[in-house]
Amino acid sequence: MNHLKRKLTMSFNIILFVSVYFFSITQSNARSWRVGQIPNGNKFGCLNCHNSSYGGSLNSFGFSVKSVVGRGSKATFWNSVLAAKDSDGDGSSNGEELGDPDGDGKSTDGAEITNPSNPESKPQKPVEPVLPELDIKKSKSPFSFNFKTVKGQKYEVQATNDFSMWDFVDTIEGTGLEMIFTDYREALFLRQFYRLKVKN
Ligand SMILES: [Ca+2]
Ligand SMILES: [Ca+2]
Repeated sequence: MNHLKRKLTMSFNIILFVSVYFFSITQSNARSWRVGQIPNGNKFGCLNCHNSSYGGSLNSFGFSVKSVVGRGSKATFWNSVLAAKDSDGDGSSNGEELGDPDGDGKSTDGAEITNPSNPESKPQKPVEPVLPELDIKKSKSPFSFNFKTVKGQKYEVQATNDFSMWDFVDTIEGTGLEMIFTDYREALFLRQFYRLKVKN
């Protein structure tokens, strides 16, 4: 009887070991391919998205990632929308923290990499905002200009005739493509100067 009991216990231990072994393979595979898709993701590994280095519950950046990935999907998920968000609310966007401010998948050389889910961890150096370049066509009426946008980023068009006061003209939401602004207002002044403000 005792012999049979010992045998059963041994079999149970083997089954338990095999289950734990397979579970850990599944977990580590899941971690490695998700981390590999985040710019400079290896610096914080699983702690980019989880509260523990072993995985488990999601942190603030993990929930942002979850909102753009399909369950079990291996498709690329890093993009300009995820980069523009500030998941941990520390004032630095996820892209700024991970060294890819515009979310195009190309990291900035020498960027300081901080944790996008930890408000205590943020770049100490001032980060240059991504400023759009205005492409102005000459002798065009009504006046218009083109500019490259970051998807989800809002831009405010302002105008002045004397540089003492800037008037709000329009708000444009970026699509990730080049966009055009046209001023359809009645021309009241001989000259108008325009500027584009990147809104936070
Ligand atoms: Ca942040
Ligand atoms: Ca942070």
